[in-house]
Amino acid sequence: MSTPNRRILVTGAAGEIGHGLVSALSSDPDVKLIAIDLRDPGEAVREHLDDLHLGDICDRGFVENVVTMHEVTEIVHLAALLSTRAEHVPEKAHEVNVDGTFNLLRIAAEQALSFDRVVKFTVPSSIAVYGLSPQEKALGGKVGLDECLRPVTMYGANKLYCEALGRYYGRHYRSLTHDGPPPVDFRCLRLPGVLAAETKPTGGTSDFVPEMIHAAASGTPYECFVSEVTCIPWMTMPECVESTLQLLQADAVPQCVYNVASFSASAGEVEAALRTHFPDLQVTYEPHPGRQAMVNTWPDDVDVTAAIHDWGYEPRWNLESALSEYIVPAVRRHYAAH
Ligand code: AKB
Repeated sequence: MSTPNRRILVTGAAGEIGHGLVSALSSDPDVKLIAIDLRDPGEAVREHLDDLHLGDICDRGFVENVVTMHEVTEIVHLAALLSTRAEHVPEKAHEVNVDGTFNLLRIAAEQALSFDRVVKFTVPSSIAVYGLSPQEKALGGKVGLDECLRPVTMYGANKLYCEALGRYYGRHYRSLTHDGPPPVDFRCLRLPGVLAAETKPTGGTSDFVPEMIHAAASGTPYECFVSEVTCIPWMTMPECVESTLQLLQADAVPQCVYNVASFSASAGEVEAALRTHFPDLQVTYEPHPGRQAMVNTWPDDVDVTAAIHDWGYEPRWNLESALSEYIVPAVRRHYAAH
């Protein structure tokens, strides 16, 4: 049997995005899928993998071994500690989010140089890289890629630095001594809050809407940890997986980092739209001062025109169609089966 041309390493395969991405990538016969995670991702992910290695992305020897053993050609780096979790353990978050990413980028570059072949490296970033002042937040509207980059969270600071680190490896690597193309083809999607019907998020600060959706479908009252008017951009998990695959597969792209998002909505707007599907929904608002302060620095909406123009990103749904065409049927199926 011939070796597939694309040998893709996915880190954090057990996480929310990992579930969807691994299953989508596994349908391509030209892809060998290798995963790294700290914990067993479970049968639903494992069944799509060609190989699974349990271990820590910060362990250089371990990652090097996996990358060279499989002659990895692409890395999709999903492992991270999200914003709320990171505020509880900021030093650990820095270790995982920054040192882990640096470790992988460095190994990707070494792998590229020894095989004389560029390694593709794709990683999600986040709207947490933004840090809007109250006045900027009050203005509303779409925020551009390079505006208001003053993150107030450890997670946001980590992600913003990793965008810069990736740009270095992807565009400016050893600029004084290295001839030829940079070793890493770095691509990064700045994600909004992501809404999945099949999995429940943990550790994020955008979790208030996914938690509300899961509470609605399971008939549980929901106490929302931000105010009713709190508004950020969103996309659904299928759109997140599709856009990651699209960016991964696009020919050369002019930018390293792209904003993506489908619609923006406040907690109260989601509650009202959800109520049309789940009339018994009970939501109360008890803003948590710290988490509210974090979300207040994230934009209401982001400018996604570069992604549309450069590699054909297409926001597919608005709040109402996302609910009726994906979230509500899928979350109902999920709770009927569990
Ligand atoms: C989080 O809430 O930390 C994440 C994010 C917005 O990146 N979902």
